[in-house]
Amino acid sequence: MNTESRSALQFARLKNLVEHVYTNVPFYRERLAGKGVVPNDLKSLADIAKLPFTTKDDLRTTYPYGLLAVPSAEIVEIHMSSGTTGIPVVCAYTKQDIEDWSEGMARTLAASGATRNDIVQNAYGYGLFTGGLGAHYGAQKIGATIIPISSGNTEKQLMLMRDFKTTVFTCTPSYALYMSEQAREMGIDPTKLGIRAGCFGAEPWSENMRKEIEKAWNIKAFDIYGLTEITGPGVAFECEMQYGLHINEDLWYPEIIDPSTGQVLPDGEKGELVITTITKEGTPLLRYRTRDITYIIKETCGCGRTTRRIHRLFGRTDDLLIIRGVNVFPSQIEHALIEIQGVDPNYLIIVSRNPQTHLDEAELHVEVNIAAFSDETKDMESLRSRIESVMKSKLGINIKVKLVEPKSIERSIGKAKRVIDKRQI
Ligand code: DLL
Repeated sequence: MNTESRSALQFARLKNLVEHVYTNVPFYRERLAGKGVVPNDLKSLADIAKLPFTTKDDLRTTYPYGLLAVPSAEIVEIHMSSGTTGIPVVCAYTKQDIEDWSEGMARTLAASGATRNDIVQNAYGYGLFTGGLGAHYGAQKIGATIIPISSGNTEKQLMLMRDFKTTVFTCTPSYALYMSEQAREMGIDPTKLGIRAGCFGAEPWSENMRKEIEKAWNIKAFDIYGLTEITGPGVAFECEMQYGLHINEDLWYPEIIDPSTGQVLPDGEKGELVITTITKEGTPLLRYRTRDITYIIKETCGCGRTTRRIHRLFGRTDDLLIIRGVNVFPSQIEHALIEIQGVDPNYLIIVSRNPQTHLDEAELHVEVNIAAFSDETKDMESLRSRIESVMKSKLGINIKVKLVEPKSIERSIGKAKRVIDKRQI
């Protein structure tokens, strides 16, 4: 589609969306009223700048159903991911929303060369996380054979790759590297498995990591992007040029803003990615602030697709940590610690990447409070393991806990330093 027809389509969809949320979501009606905007005020695509932003905090305060824009009978599926305080961020889909998501992921897989002749092994986690089912729907839409193995169980992953002759696989980039190491330990040469491509995302990675993965597997490794709030994976994807991620902008309209002023920036300038879900029915979002930092690439792509591309992500404007593909906000740790007797919510989380396994490791230092501090190793050990199990159940990942003496974690006069991220990705 050329730019002109696409802009016309985007504008028509944007108008429908604003009408839809104005009529059906009290939260948005108030927000629009706060800006003095009614749906008829939209005269061109540029008028999107008149609309209010939506933030992660808005999703928290409206949890669980506050942003629903259709009767609940229309909702066919719900996904969620971690929010800042342990309240999950929710995405609810109608049948049509699942169709759009499948379309976005079908384009993503197709851009990596996948067709109905491929065997796609999907090692993203199935469940509330969007990675598993998103890739699943996309692979089904293109008619590929899908192996829905989900994440983990590395030996079985490798066995199935060999026995079923997997040609494309999907997982987080760190898991792709880990699997290649495990393969070698099991006496399997990953470069001889006949796999051609992999679609990797859900966590930050770099060009260097891409090179390592491509070499370890003898494949082409594609960067794919998405987030639960918007739909999951399939928002943007790399093509064979492997430079920049094409945004499915007929479904999810992108803007780049200056995160401190909220001003829209021209293409080519780096800032925060903001997305409006122009076709979403279930939980549509106006100008959602993703907190992801990137820029829109000005040049058209050599592959022939006309959709605009974002540069691979540079980082985030908040303190979200992605540990083994799981989203963790330091504030969630704080909230969990407050409920545990015997410790103070003074903590430090140290994240590193094991050079052998390429997997993330997290260690949490927690201050024991003076009253609970004991010379009995038994008492301290039971407190330590209690914190580990609370972290596992609240955050969904294994974190090694180390108890430290009262007042031993450095105090700060400004913003407390809670995170040491040693990963060099
Ligand atoms: O991670 C959706 C997804 C699944 C994307 C599978 C790609 C593949 P969330 O758990 O909500 O959703 O996390 C979204 O992860 O805002 C980014 O900060 C980060 N992220 C996702 N993809 C990439 C990527 C899924 N390719 C958050 N590069 C986003 C860097 C990424 N960061």
